[in-house]
Amino acid sequence: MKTLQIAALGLLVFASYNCKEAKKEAEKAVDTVEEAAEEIEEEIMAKEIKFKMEPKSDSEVTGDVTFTEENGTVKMMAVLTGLTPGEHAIHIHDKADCSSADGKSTGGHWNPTNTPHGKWGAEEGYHKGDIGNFPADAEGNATVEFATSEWCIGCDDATKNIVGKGVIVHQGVDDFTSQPSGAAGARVSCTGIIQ
Ligand SMILES: [Cu+2]
Repeated sequence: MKTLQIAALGLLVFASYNCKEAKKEAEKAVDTVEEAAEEIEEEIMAKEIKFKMEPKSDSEVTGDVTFTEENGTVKMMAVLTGLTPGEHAIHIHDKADCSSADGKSTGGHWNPTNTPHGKWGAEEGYHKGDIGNFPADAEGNATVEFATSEWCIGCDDATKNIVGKGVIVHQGVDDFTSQPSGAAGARVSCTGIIQ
């Protein structure tokens, strides 16, 4: 009888030890999953994509353009060189295709809401790609900063998603009235927004 009791006790100790180990393992697994989820969440919270602008229409306009999405706002920063001093237009055009020498392979303005061309925020309407004009300094350098909650990077909303579109810098100024392009002249720099 005593032997049986000892055996039963031994079994109990063994079982509870195994149980503790299993619990530890389970806790470890939960921690790992939680850490991975946090990392994914951080990535979703702050997306950043960066592209090199290439010269078009025999210009020397190059630079980098960065899009960052955080808390529902997309910020664009373009750092450009090789411009002529003064005002230039910058838009998001419909296609990510910069293959043509004049940049026209990017198509017209990105306009997923089918509204008239105009100044960003205008009551009469504006394209989702109507970023506007910016000044280049006497050396032909410019930094363009823009932020909006009307864009997203790779979301499911086609009226917001900038991925698959193109960035175009123009030689001239957007007059915000000529339809559908603002009559901003030659396309002097281009990049596709490709993730
Ligand atoms: Cu344009």
